[in-house]
Amino acid sequence: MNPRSADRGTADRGPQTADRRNAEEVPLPSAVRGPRSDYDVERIRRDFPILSRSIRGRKLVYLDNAATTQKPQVVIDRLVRYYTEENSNVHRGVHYLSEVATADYEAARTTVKKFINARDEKEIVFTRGTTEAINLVAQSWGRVNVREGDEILITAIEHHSNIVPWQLLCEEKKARLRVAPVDDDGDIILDELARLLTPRTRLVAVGHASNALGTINPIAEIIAMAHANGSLVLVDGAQGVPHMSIDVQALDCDFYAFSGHKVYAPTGIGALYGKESILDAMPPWQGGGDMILSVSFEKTTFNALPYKFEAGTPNIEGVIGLAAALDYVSLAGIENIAAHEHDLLTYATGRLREVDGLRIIGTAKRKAAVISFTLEGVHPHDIGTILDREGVAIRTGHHCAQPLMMRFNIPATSRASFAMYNTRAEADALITGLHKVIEVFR
Ligand code: C6P
Repeated sequence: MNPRSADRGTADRGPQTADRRNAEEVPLPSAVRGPRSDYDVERIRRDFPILSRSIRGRKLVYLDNAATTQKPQVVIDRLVRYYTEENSNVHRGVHYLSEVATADYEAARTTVKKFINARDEKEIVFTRGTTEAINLVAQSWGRVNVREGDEILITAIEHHSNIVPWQLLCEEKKARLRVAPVDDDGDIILDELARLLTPRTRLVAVGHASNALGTINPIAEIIAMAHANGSLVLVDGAQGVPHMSIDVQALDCDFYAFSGHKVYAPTGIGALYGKESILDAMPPWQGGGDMILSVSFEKTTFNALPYKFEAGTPNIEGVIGLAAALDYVSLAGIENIAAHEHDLLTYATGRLREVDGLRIIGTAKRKAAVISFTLEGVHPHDIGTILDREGVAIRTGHHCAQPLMMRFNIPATSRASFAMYNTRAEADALITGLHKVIEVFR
C-alpha cells in the first residue's frame, strides 16, 4: 500500500490478501518441484510457448538469454488477466479495480522482497530495469554524496549501464572514475581492486556476473573489502538474479539492481534494492504524481519509501508480471535452475573446445552459463547470420561492454547464453551450426 500518498483512496486490501490470491491463482509450473534429479527440462519447455515455434523452417534454438529470456505461459496469462479483469491505476482510486490493482502491485513488491531476501518492502523500488536503477543511484545518491576529487570504483568487466551513469556523475562532480582490471581469464584482479580503494572511494559499482564473459564475481569479498574501506557498494545484478539465489542481507550490499526481462518477466520492469537508511537519506530523483505528500507552489513534501522514488503512473502490468515470473522461478527452484544451467555450461564448453579455430573468451573458474567465443577467420556477425538460418539465436557484437572487448583486443564475440529451458541437444545444434559456418568460410 501507499498509505501516505495524499491522492490515494482509503481502501486498503493489504498485501496479505493479494499474497493469498497469488498463491491460489498462479498455476504451478509444470517444472517438476524438488531436487535436481527431478528437474524435467522437457516439461519446463512446454511452459514456454515460443519454444515450440520454428524460425526459417527450423526449430528455434534460443541461446540469447543474457539479452532477454522467453516468457512462460503463466506470465503471459497473468498479463492478459490483468488487462481483461483488473486494469486500473494504482494508489489513486477508491473504486474496486484500483484497489485490486494496488493490492497486486504491492503484493508483487513483497514477492521481490522475498526473492532477494530484503528486510522490508520499503527497500524495493520498481524501475524500468537495471539501467534505470543504476542511474537512479548515480543521480540521487551520487549528486549529494560525491564531491570534487572523490572516486567511484568500477571494474573492467562492467556493462555500459554500470559505466556510463558513473562517468556522467564524475564529469558533473569533477570526481574520478577508477577501474579495477581483469586478468586473461576474465577474473577481477582483487589485489588491484584493493589497491584502488582509497579514502576518496565513495562507492564501488560491480556486476554480479558478466554478461559478456559469464564470470561470476566474488561480490561478497568485494563488498567486505569496500565496507572495510568505508565505501558503499552497488551490485549490478542483471546477470545475477536469473542464475543464482540472491540474499541481499547476507551479501550486505548497499544497492542491488536487476531487470525483470532477464528472469522470465516482461520488459520495462526491474527493481532497485537499497538499504532503508541509505534510500531514506537520498533525495527524490524524478518528480511527479505518487512521490509526493503535498504540493503547493511554495513547497512540496515527499512521500515515504519506496514511493518517493516512483514518480508517475508505474508499469503496473510489468510489476504484476514480474511477480508471476519470480513465483514461477521459485517453484522450479533457483538452485535447480543453477545446477541445470551449470551442466549446460560444462557440456557446451567441452563441445565448443572441439571446434577447430574456436577460442573461448572468458575462462574464469566461476561462470554463469554464458559462453563468448571467436572463430578464426570469421566475423562474429557472419557467425550469427549463418546460425540464424539454422534457427539458432545467439548474440554477436560487443555486448554493451566495449572496454572489456578492448581489454581482450577483439572488436566483438559470438555469445551463447543459456536459461532454465535449454537442453544439451540445443548445445549440439549450436555446434552443428558452427560446423556449417566453417564449411562456408574455409
Ligand atoms: N545486457 C545483454 O545482451 P537493461 O537493459 O537495463 O535491462 O540491462 C542492462 C544490463 C546491465 N548489466 C548487465 C550485466 C547486463 O547484462 C545488462 C543487459 C543485455 O547482455 C542487453 S545489452
